[in-house]
Amino acid sequence: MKDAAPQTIYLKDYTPFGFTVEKVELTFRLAPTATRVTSRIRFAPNPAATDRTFFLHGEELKLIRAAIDGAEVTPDVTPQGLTCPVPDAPFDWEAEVEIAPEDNTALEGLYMSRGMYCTQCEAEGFRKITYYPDRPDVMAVFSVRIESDLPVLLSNGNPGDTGAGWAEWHDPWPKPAYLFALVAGDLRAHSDRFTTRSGRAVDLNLWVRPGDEGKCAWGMEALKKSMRWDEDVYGREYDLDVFNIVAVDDFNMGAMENKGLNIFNSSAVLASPETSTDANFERIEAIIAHEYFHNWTGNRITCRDWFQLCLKEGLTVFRDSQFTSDLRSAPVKRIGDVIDLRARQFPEDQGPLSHPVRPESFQEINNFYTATVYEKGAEVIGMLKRLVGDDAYARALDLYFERHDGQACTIEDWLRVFEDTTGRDLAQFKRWYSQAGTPRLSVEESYADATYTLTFRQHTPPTPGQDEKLPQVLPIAVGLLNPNGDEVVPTTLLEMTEAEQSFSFPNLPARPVASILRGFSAPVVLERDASREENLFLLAHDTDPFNRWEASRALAVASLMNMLSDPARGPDGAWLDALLDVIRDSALDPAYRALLLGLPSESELAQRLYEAGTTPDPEAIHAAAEKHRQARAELWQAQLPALAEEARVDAPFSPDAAQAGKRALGGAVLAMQSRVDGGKAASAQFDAADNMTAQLSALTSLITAGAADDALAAFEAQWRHDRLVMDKWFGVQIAFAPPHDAVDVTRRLTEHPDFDWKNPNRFRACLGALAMNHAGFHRADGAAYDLLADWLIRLDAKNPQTTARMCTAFQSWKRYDAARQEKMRAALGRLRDQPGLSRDTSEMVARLLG
Ligand code: 0A1
Ligand code: ZN
Repeated sequence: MKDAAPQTIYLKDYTPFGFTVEKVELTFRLAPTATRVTSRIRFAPNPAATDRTFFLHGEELKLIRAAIDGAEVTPDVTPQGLTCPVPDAPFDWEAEVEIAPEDNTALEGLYMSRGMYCTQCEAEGFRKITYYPDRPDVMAVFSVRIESDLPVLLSNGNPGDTGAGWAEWHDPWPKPAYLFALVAGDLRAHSDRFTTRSGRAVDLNLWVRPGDEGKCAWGMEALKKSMRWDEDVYGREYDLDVFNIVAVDDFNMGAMENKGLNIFNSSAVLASPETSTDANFERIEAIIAHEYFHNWTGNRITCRDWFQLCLKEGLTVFRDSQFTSDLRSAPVKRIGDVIDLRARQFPEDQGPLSHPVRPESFQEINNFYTATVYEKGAEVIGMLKRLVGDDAYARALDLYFERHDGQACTIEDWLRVFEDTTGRDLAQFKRWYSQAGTPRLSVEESYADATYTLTFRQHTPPTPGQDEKLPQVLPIAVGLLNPNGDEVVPTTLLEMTEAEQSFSFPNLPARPVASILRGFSAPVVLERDASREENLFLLAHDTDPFNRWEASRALAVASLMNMLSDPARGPDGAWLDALLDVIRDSALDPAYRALLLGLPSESELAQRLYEAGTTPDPEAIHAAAEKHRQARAELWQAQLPALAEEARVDAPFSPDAAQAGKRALGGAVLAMQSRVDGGKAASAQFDAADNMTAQLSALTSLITAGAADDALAAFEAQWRHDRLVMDKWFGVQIAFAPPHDAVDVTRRLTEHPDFDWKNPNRFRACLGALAMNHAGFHRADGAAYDLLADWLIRLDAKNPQTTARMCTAFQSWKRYDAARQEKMRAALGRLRDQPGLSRDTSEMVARLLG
């Protein structure tokens, strides 16, 4: 599989393709090991291009015949594609190829998942289907004919004629090949209808395998909510007569926005109260929205080249987070997003895999579907909106849709609509797209002559290939509270552009307490030496819910750090008392209170220690966190029943934000209770549970209490038939295993007859969970590193994409002591030296090892 010499592609080398494509006609004769694909493509010389080399991408294809304007030709074929002399005028290209979807374990191109045909073409999978200029700036109108005995035959666009054993589809909207999709299978539809605001009736179908019909209602509701929201908030209407979604069990990612035919990992769309947690429901709602929103931000306006991936992904993540904030709680969503950013994007940006939001080179584009491109990309758009204001943002977006509909665009195009609507110069802001690394923002405060002054300094540490960093534009939202807790300066946006900059607030009769970086207004590490008293004050009084939570977080970190440096110490009692007051405040949203009960992850603590110049000891961190949890549970023992009572849901199950928030609070309380009652309450909840949120939170509480054997057996017996639920069963046993057991539990579970390692969900449920068990993964003898490397070696031969993504488990290896570093490097080295290693994994390992 390995290419002779991995090729690096550079943004600066971009040139347009020498030809435009006027139309594409594809015929598929489906068969598991010998599918025939015939393509008829109308090419014309591209007046915007100078290079007229006719190169079509094509990989793992058997070329049966090729013709130009009806005359057979014999192209020059290589493993990457073909070239051929062509006329200097418009011409018809025809080719027939043979492919074997059943042998396609990489799940890229046309493949089979449990008897069903499906495709995944982003980023460069279409070239495994037929010869084509497989690049996003080549947009064309596609017509598709599918021949198969399977009952349901789907492709992009609107349905055309059908007959026994065949169906035709026509997509009137020009699109790049990465948005092509085809599905064929014995599927059932959950159907509904949506009328757009201009009156277009759209048939909505959610296609699932027989037996899953009962898990469709939530996804369908989410789709209709998304369609309405995009009309209301962005003025974007749907543009076809049908919208199809298909659930597939074997899928490398979450879902894919193919035009009119979204394909979903079944875990990202199927839901029922009995089988799905509240978190699953919320995630599904967000992913449905995300893929739907791509119809405008991604499909109608796409990317010129893959370096511009954040153009569609950053914007679409931003849009889906706005959607979730509108439908649920904005502060809860924001805090969740920041927790996620710090857990996934910060480590990426602070380690060997750091890259700009718009990378400048890559070997394998699949390796750049990252938290930086997606989540930091969304943060950058949030900052832009904060800087220009909501009205200007709306006007800029209108101009973007108007000016660029039907085009393949760049970040320059995107920023220009903001410059043109606001008159602002965004040259410095653009550094957010080109400079990698997390800026560090330090702050000093002074107060004299009734004037309070904040002096900020920003600094971004070097990242691979970028030693020197320039100051970035930082929107810093600040509010000031007076000593009795009243807000004297409401949220004000400071715009920092220099390496060092001061901002003064005059006419303040008393020294205020500052609430800085409200709402996490810029994705930076804020280095602030706030005293314990100040943080306690902010926890009690801050009007900004994010910073109120952040103050408690700072106190949690400080408390845990103190416990680590002095193992005789217990948790900070003053903080726990203050926190309890907030937790018991019934006026506050239970979901928010549940977030306040969360502790920083062990991995985050390791990162903070590393940044403070201390080598983290994973076992000691785990011990401190456990001791903290135990002490808190004992200290609050008397209050737990009242809190549990407040979290009780009496109404029939609904996955709405209000009920979900109560269950989240209830779950956090149950976890504490299990530490003081040996799992009694959890056991009762497990037996009585009528929904997966309650059942799973009881199960995890029992696992941490070391009393889960019976519940695990019962859970398995109850859910053996349901793959998605069994993924949870596998995952929680490993993620919540005591660190010294995690490797053995993983080994045992990978020998379970239902451990299907070729299914990405199941593989991640086990090996991904091992990597998430911080102290278990970093076991001193390196056993977890070796186990993961063994599995990655095995998986790489079948599925390079999922293997490469899972290599990120090693991305923070530099944090740890020399012995662990050596063991992680050895595991990665073993992977690197594997004969025939994929391009995907080779690139990741090379970057990780630096
Ligand atoms: N564009 C999709 C994500 C996606 C990317 C690559 C895939 O296969 C390699 C699949 C899906 C999204 O943002 O949802
Ligand atoms: Zn996306």
